[in-house]
Amino acid sequence: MESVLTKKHYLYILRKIKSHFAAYRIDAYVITFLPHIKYASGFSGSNAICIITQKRNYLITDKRYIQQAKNETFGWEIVESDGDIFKTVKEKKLLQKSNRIGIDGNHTAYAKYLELKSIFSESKILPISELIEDCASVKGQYEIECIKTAVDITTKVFEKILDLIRPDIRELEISAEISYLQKVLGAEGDAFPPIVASGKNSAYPHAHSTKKKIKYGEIITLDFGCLYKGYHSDMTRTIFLGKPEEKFKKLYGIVLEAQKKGIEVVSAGVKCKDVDFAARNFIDKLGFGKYFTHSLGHGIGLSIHEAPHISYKSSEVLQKGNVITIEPGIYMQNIGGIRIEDILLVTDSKPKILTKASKDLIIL
Ligand SMILES: [Mn+2]
Repeated sequence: MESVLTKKHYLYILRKIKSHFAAYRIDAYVITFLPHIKYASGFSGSNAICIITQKRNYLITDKRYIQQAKNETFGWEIVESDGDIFKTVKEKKLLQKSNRIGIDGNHTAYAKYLELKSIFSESKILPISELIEDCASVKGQYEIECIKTAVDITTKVFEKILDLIRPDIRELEISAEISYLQKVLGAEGDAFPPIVASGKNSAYPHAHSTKKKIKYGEIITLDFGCLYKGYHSDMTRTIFLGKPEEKFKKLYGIVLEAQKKGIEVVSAGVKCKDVDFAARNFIDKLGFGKYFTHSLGHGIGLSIHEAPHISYKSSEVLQKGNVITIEPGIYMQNIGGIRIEDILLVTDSKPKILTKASKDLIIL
C-alpha cells in the first residue's frame, strides 16, 4: 500500500517540477543538493546528482548506491558513474540536447558550477533555486503524514523527558536522553543536536547543550526535533525547575501571546512578513522588541530550514500546503531566554497546528 502511495507521490513531484520549465525557458534541471535529490526522487544516499529533462529523469550515482537507488526511486533511469559524475553525464550525453540548463544555485558548490559550465560550454547554465525550493515548500499528503509522525514522536519525547529533569542533572544528559528516546519511539535520528539550555545559557537562541548542571529555580529551554523518512520536526518549549520569579512568568505570557498573534494571521495568500509583524509588533509595543533577535519562523521539510521564510525581510507569500514553524522568543543576556515553537500546516483558512505538546507554564 505504501509503495503505491509513494509511487504516486514521486510521479506527482516530477510533473510539478517539469510544469515550471516553460516559465523559466529551460529544457533541463540539474539537482546537486541531497535534500532536494531526496525530495525529487526519494533517493537517500550521500552521492548523486539528478538531471530532469522534459522527457527523461536520470539519477547518476556511484557503485555503492546503484541497488539502493533502484529500490528507492520510481520513474528514474539510474546511471552508474565510476567517479566524476559530471564526466559521466558528458560521456553518456545525458544533457546533450539542452540549451538552457537550470541549477539549484543556492546549493550548488561553485566548483561544481564551473565544472558543469566547462563541460557544457555550449549551453546556458541558469541559477534557478526558487524552482525547486518553491516546489518543495508546498507539501503533498504523503509528506504531511511524514512530518506529522515526526512531530508526534517529538511531542511524546517531550512528555517523557519532563520526568527526567531534576536538580544537578547535566544539560548534555538530558540532550542524550532526547536523542535516545526519539529513536526508541520510531525516529531515524535527531533533526539537529537537541538544545537543552538552562539558566543564563537559555539567553542564547541557538545554545549548545553543555556539561552545566541544571539548578533549582532555573529556566530551561528545550529545542529539539527528529527525522522520519527524511522529514524533520522542530519544537521548542521553555519550562521551569522550581517556582520562577514573577518577571519570568510575565515574559512567558508575552512570548505565548506573541506566538498566538502570529498563528492567528497564518493563512494561504498572507505575506510572510505580515505574519512576522503580527508577533513582533506585539512584543515591540511591550518594550521587548530588541530582545527578539531572530525571525519568527521557517519552512520545514526535508531540510530543517527551508522556504518560506517567516521574516520581516521575506517577500514570500504563504501557500496552502506550506509547513512552517512559528517561534517567537525573548532573550536577555545574563538573565535568560524564553522561546515557544510549534509546527503549522498552512490551509486556505485557519492553520492546522501539528504540535500537540502543552504550552501551559510548566513548573517541575
Ligand atoms: Mn525552528
